[in-house]
Parts: sequence; C-alpha cells; structure tokens
Amino acid sequence: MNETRRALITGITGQDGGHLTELLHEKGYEVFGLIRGQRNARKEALEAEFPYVNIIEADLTDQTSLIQAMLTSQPHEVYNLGAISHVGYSFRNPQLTADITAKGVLNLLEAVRVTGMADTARVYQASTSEMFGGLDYNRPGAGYNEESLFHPRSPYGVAKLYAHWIARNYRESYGMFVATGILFNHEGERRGLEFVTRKITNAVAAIHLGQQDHVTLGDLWPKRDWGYAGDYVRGMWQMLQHDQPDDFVLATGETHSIEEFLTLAFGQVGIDDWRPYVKQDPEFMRPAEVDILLGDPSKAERVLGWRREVDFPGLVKRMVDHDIALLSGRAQPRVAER
Ligand code: NAP
Ligand code: F7E
Repeated sequence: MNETRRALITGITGQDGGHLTELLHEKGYEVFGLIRGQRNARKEALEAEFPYVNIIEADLTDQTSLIQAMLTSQPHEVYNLGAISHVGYSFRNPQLTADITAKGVLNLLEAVRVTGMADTARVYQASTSEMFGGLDYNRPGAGYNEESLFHPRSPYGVAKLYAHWIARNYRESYGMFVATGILFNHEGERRGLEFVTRKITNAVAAIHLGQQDHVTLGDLWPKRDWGYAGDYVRGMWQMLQHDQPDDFVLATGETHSIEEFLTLAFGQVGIDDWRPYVKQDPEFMRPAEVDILLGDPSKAERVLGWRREVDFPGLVKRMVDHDIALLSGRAQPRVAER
C-alpha cells in the first residue's frame, strides 16, 4: 500500500493556506500547519474550519521551532507561504519584513537541510510579481516571464527577492528540490480585508446593504494582473509534482486598473457610477508604487499543463456575492478573513 503523503504548510492561516489545505486534503494528504504566537487569534478558527489539520507551533524567525516542525511532520512536501505579505505594511515595518519574509526562508531551508530531509522533502517557495516592480518592462506588452529583470519597489519586494535567490541557491548548491512560483496577484473569498480588492468588495456589499456610505482608498490608477487564488494553489501543487524543480510564473495575462475593478464591483449591485462612494487618502498611498503588472504564464501552461479557470469578471462577482452573504449573516468568515 502507498504511504500517505504528508505536507507541511507555513502561512496556513492566510488566504493561500486555506485554499491549499482544502486542495491537499481532497487529494488525501495528511496536512500539518504552522501556527505562530502564544495566543494566535486565528487558531480556533483554523481548528473549526479544518479539524483534520495537525497544528504545529512554530515561527519562521525561530529556527529551532522549524527544525522541530520538520521532525514532527516528516513532510514529503513543504509549502512556504508564511510572510509579511502586505506591501504597505512592509514600508512601515521593514526590518520585521526582512526577518520573516527574507531570512525566514533561509531558516526554513536550513531546517530542511540539517534534519537530513533535503533528499526527501520537496519545497515550494512563494515568490511574487512584486520582484519585477513594474518599471523595467523589458518585454513591453508581452508581460513578465521567468527571464525578466527584477527591480523591486518595496521592502516586501526586496525581501522576496532575497528569498527567491536563496531558494534557487539551495537548489543549485545542495541539489534540493526547491521550486519557486512567481505568482501575480490572486484574490478571492479568503482574501484578507487589508488588500484592495477585498476592501472594495466588502465595502460594495456594505453600501448595498445600507451598512456603510463610502470607502477610502489610495491611488486608483495602478494596474494588476488579478487571478483567482483557488486556481493558483493548484499551480503550486503542480510545481511540486513536476520531475524537476524550476521557476514558474502564474498569471492571467491580463491587466486591469483599480478603477476597472471598482466599475465591475459596484456594477454587481446596480451602481453605475462609483465615484460618489469612493474617497481617497494619502494614508493608503505608498512611498514608491508599482504602476503596472502583467504576467506571461505560458511556461506553466506548456510545462505543467496549468490553466486558470476564473476570469476577471468572474473573480469580482464571486467576491461581491460572498461579501453580501457574509454581511447579511448567510455565511461565516473563513480563517484568513478574520
Ligand atoms: P496572507 O493571507 O497575508 O498570509 C500570510 C501568512 O503568513 C499568515 O498565515 C501569517 O500568519 C503567516 N506569517 C506571518 N508571519 C509569520 C511568521 N513569523 N512565522 C510564520 N508564519 C507567519 O498571504 P497570502 O495572500 O496567503 O500569500 C501567501 C504567500 O504568497 C505569501 O508569502 C505572499 O507573500 C505570497 N504571494 C501572495 C500573492 C497574492 O496575491 N496573494 C502573490 C504572490 C506571492 P498569521 O495568521 O499568524 O498572521
Ligand atoms: O494593492 C493600491 C495599491 O495591497 C494593490 C500582495 O498579495 O500582491 C499583493 O500586493 C494596488 C496597489 O496588493 C488601496 O497602492 C489603492 O497599487 O491589494 P494590494 P499588492 O500591493 O499588489 C502581490 C503580488 C504580493 O505578492 C503581495 O503579497 O492597490 N491601493 N488603495 C490600495 N491597496 C490597499 N491595500 N489598500 C488601499 O486602500
């Protein structure tokens, strides 16, 4: 009989952690999830939503705890999703971002290596389109791919670039199976309320239900390549099933401005002109902005057979529908929404 596959997920309480937990459980994996902090407010919600997850207390900044996590879970696959992931927050907390988002990856890779699991455990590192920065468009119109130049524009982007290169370095130096997914923005019902798409859909639902009269945002011109998180975690899993470790862009190949997102989201509740409902405040603007991101997922499509299923209007609709259900008491918040 085949041995049950075991997966260790860091960042299990986040958006992608929730989608990935569902996917791996459906595939019959035994799932181990890392929870940080002595009284993590999301722990109870995680236990309620995913009672089958084996919770391990550990922190990406504490290598002893990561070694213990590896020894306890003996994973075939490690998904490193844990990070300070909010770009705006990273400007206000740059050292913390470097400790967790950059050095935390080194701590984890070393934990895999020193526990003697470098040959058996495959590692996924959550890299990001924020490493490109939106400035050095060396393939204008075609979108960034795995060969494009990096020019990160935030402490988050810089930390992720270190993480990306140390992951590649461990692959080259020690022959470890470390795959990196350069993922463009992906959203959905589990998206944290601090990110712009979810902030908008939640406000649209509240305005529709008469619970709020406006939403305050930062800059509205930036463009992003927005996909659905459920599609993207499938790509992460596919990267670890491939016969060799590699780097893959996951994206939709389309880019849309925040203004376009606003038009579709307000349109869902019959509001044609969103302007009277949107205020702007410099509090939500960043010292350096990434103006435009557009990805080229053709390598992942060709090599892995990855396809995204949810399109941009479908993404906006499912988020607005979910927020209306949530705010009318017809749905419960998932772990990452808390
Ligand atoms: P998210 O919702 O912000 O989740 C981040 C997770 O990291 C949370 O579970 C958080 O735990 C955990 N974490 C934070 N500090 C930690 C620490 N010191 N030790 C261990 N865990 C820690 O992020 P996401 O959207 O799911 O993204 C998953 C990963 O993909 C992140 O690395 C992100 O940077 C990257 N990424 C995301 C996107 C996107 O569009 N979503 C695109 C490209 C790359 P707590 O609950 O305890 O805070
Ligand atoms: O901002 C603008 C903001 O915070 C998108 C993370 O998952 O994707 C995400 O990073 C855009 C930016 O996502 C508000 O200035 C305007 O131009 O939703 P966001 P992000 O910065 O693109 C990448 C790929 C990751 O890797 C990250 O982990 O929207 N914006 N007004 C605003 N953004 C926020 N958060 N809040 C506003 O009020």
